[in-house]
Amino acid sequence: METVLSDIFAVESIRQDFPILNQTVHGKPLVYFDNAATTQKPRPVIEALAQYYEQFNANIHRGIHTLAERATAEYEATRDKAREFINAAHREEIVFTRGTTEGINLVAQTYGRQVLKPGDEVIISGMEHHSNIVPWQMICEQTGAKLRVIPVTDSGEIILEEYEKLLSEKTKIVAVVYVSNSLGTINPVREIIEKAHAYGAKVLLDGAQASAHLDIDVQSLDADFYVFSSHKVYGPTGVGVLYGKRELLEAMPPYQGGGEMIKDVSFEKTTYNELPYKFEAGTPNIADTVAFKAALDYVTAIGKPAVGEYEHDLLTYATGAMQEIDGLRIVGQAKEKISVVSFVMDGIHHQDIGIILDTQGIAVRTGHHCTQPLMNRFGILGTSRASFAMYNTREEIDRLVRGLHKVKKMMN
Ligand code: C6P
Repeated sequence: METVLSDIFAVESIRQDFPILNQTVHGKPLVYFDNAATTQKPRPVIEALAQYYEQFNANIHRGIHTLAERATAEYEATRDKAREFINAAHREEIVFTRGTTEGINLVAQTYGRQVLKPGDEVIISGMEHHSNIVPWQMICEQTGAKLRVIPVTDSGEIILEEYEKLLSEKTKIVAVVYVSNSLGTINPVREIIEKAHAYGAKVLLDGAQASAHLDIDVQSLDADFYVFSSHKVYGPTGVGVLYGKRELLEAMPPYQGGGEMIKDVSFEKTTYNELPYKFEAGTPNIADTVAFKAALDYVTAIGKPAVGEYEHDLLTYATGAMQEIDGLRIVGQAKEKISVVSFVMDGIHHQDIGIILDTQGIAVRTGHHCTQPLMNRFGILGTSRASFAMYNTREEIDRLVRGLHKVKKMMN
C-alpha cells in the first residue's frame, strides 16, 4: 500500500488539540478551509488566555505588585519567543502591534514620513493586500513620493526583470508580500531584498501569510522590516509583530504618543522611551500577547518544516483533484506556492460557490480577498479560496471536491 504523508504526520492528534474542529455545520462535520483569513486556535492558546485572566491579570511595566510582575514577565516572554520565531538578532527589535495592518501603517507613518521626499519612490507589487497598498498611497500623498508597482505574470508571479527596471536611486522603500494571500505565491524575497539594497532602499516584508508556513529568518533574508499577525499563526486576534532592524527603529520617530512610550514628560518637552517601548503607547493587548506565546510554542514544537511538507502534500493533492473538475480554473499557478487554492468556475458566481459549500459544512472564503488590483489584473471580480492548515486532511479535500460537483449540479 502507498504510504502518504498524512500517515506519518500526526494530523489526527493535532486535530484533537483544536476543539472548534469537532462540530457540525448544517448537520455536516465542519471542514475549515479558511485558514488564510484566520487559523483556529489550539487548546494551549485558549488555556493560556483563560489562565491569564484567572490568575495574573494586571497592567504591565508599571506595577511593583506580584500580579503586575507576573503579567509583565509573561508579556515579555512572548517578545523573546517572537524574536526566536523569526530569528531576529535582538529582543528590542520586536514591537507588538495589533497586527500586520498596524505594522505596515506604523512603518509608513514613521520611517516613510522621515525619509520620503517629493520625487522619491516606493515600490510595491501587483499582488499586495490592501494593507500593503493603502498605507503607502497615503504616505506618498502626504510626502509627494510616487508609488510604483511590479507587474505580475499570468501564473501569478512577480516579474523580476520589471522590478529591476523600476529600481533606481529614487527608490527609498520596497514593500512586498512574502506569500500572496489570494494566490499562494511564495515570492523570491531574498532576491528582491538584495536588489533593493543595491540601491540603498529599505525593504518591508508583509509576512502575514508566510509566517505559519515557512521558516522565517529575518537576519538571513536581511529584511529591514517584517510584519505579521498572531491570528494567522494559530494565536489570538488583535496582536501582531513588527520586526525592524535596531538602527532603523532607533532613528525612527514614535508612531503614537501616550503612556509607556515616554521616559520623561513635561509641558515643554518629552523624551521618548527606549526600544521597543517607544512604539508601544498605552496599555497593550496583554492577554492576547501572552496567549500568542502558546501559539508560537505550539507551532515550534510541531516544527515548520514538517508542517510545510505536510501542507505541500495537501496542496498537490487538492490541485490535482480540483483541476479534474470541468469548468474549474485555478487562479495562481506559481511554481513556489503555499497551501492556497484560489479558483473560479465557469458561469458560477464565487459567492454562490461559498454559500453552497457552506451548506455542506465546508468553509472557504470568496471575494477579492482585499486584493482588488490583483483581481483586476486577472479580469475577475473575485475567486473562491480554499486555504489549508496543518490540521486539514486529504479526506476533507475529497469532501471539497464532492461539494464542488454539487455546486455545478445545482447551478447548471
Ligand atoms: N488577509 C485574508 O483572508 P491583518 O488583518 O492586519 O491581520 O492582516 C492583513 C493582511 C495583510 N497582508 C496579507 C498578505 C494578508 O493576507 C492579510 C490578511 C486575510 O486573506 C484577511 S483580508
